[in-house]
Amino acid sequence: MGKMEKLYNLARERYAALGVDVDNALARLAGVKVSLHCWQGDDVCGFESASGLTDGGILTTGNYPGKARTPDELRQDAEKAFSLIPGKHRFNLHAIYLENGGKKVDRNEIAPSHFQGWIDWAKENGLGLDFNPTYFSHPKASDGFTLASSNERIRKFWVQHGICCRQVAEAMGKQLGTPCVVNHWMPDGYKDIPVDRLAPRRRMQKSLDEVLSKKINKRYVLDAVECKLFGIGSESYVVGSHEFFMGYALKNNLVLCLDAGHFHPTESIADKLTGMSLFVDEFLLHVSRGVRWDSDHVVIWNDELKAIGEELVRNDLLKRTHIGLDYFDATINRVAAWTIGTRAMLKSLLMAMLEPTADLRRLEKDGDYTSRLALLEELRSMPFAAVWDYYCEANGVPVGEKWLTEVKKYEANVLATR
Ligand code: RNT
Ligand code: ZN
Repeated sequence: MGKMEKLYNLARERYAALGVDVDNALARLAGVKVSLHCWQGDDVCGFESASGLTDGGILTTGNYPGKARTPDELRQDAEKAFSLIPGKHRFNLHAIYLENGGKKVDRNEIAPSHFQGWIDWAKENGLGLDFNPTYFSHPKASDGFTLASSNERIRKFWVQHGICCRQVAEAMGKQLGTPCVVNHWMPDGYKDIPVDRLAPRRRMQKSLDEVLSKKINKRYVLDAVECKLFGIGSESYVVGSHEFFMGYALKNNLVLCLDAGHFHPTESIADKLTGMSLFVDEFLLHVSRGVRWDSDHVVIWNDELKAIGEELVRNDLLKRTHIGLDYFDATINRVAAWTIGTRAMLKSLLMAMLEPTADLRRLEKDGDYTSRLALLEELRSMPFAAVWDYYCEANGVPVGEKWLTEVKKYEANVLATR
């Protein structure tokens, strides 16, 4: 028996003593798919033209060398990241990652053919695809308004973009045999205090109704909407606020997207899940890490992430939650950024799956909060790493920090030549 397996068996005994079935937890974890966001691979630039991320209230900082400049490079980088992450997952594209064959294709002209290369790649790699209209980084978004624009021509342009994107998603869902989650996020809002908070919201509602008017089978497309508290240049007012999108999602039976960085800094999306789970069928998560603001730092296994994993697992919400990542850090190796965030997400879920939840609930019900707190603390230092390492090895991906060696090699051989 190898060292790894010995450690695993010891860990398994420790957990079994608490009534936790480790094999069962690993089988459960294997069924979880995380959607890796393409935009960490190139700092949200896309392949539409030479210009990078512009208007839209989001910002990437850093100039770490080696970012993907073409769809092929991005695919190559993503494959590298996938080879370092245990399990089979998904890839999440934005409309600006189209393949336009060198011809200008405006956002209102996007068609499934521009994403056939991605679909073929996903098929070859056994990945599902998710999709996002890009309602930002465009001259027609330069005044901060898209779907809620008071300029009818501009509003219509963005409605058409949304419609095109759902068609792309339908092709993805059909060809890949797994529904494509289409997430609608738009930056619309005002820097300074508005007088009319209602009219832009009415326009947004109307536009979304138009974008979503075509019924598409949920086997192919699942539409999600993402709220936000503020952005750069929309500090005082965001049209698509939490209340707006929660209401809109409930009324229209849409997937509700919760981005970890889109609320007040002390608010955690973990606590929002159960409340909403009584009213909303499905969630999309944008797992992110805000540092003092919605800064989109690389996700790490901190208490907030731990809590998200716990809420999903304890309340059996995994089957109605699509887990997506959303961060973009250009100060570190981008393949490493994907790997760190996705592995952290999986660890948070595994940790929750290794919890004796029924016992903890019993203590809570009995009012024994002392034991509840004591046990929760002890659980943190259980031999989790032995289980995680074993899972990585069983899945044929590097154990522990060994993945970093792979990234360093890839950096020297591939990224450094760009
Ligand atoms: C922006 C939103 C949105 C974007 C991506 C690129 O604040 O979080 O989800 O990050 O669509
Ligand atoms: Zn997001």
